[in-house]
Amino acid sequence: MFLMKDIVRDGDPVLRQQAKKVEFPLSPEDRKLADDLMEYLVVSQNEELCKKYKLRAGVGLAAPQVGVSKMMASVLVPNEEDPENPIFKDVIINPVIVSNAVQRCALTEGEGCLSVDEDVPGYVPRSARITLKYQDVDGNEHQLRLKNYPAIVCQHEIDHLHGTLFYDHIDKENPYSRSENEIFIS
Ligand code: UDB
Ligand code: ZN
Repeated sequence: MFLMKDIVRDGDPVLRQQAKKVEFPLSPEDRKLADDLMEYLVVSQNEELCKKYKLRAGVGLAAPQVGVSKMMASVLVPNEEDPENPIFKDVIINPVIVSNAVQRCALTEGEGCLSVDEDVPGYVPRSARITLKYQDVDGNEHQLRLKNYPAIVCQHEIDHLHGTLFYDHIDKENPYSRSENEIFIS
């Protein structure tokens, strides 16, 4: 099981590398990695286990964040109304954003990252809606439209696969500047 000590922190070159495509069928190592990436999110979102293992509750974790430069990330967006049915739960492999809405969005609270220990204040402008294509652990192709929060999480994780960190998107001169067509999500 991954613990905070296994999560690579900002400054490690692996976080700035372009991750490699994953081949199917998954090797036993890749299958284990996929399972472990999702396990971290599940365990960290359990209040008791999160405390016990001293984790940060995560909604997404990309392979480069555990030192593996492969195009794979886990995403687990919980559903407050119905905890048994998450809004999005999957390991996304070789993900591609095939289309982006013109409309932009940002979290009012800004973003953080499991690999970044300091707070970096400012809005992180992203696409409000995306069409995401990816393969699951069985190699099945998925294509779906996501909006708002789940779309933000997937964009944050896919950025990791291309060596981008959330603060790269923050306007250095004016971190809280709002653009015309931007919607804010709290
Ligand atoms: C996170 N967690 O996991 F709605 F259970 C952030 C951290 C950096 C604060 C740990 C988060 O947003 N928690 C959260 C939100 C919920 C329900 C819940 C926990 N990430 C993932 C990350 O660093 N992946 O690489 C940062 C998010 C910022 C915007 C999208 C991802
Ligand atoms: Zn991150």
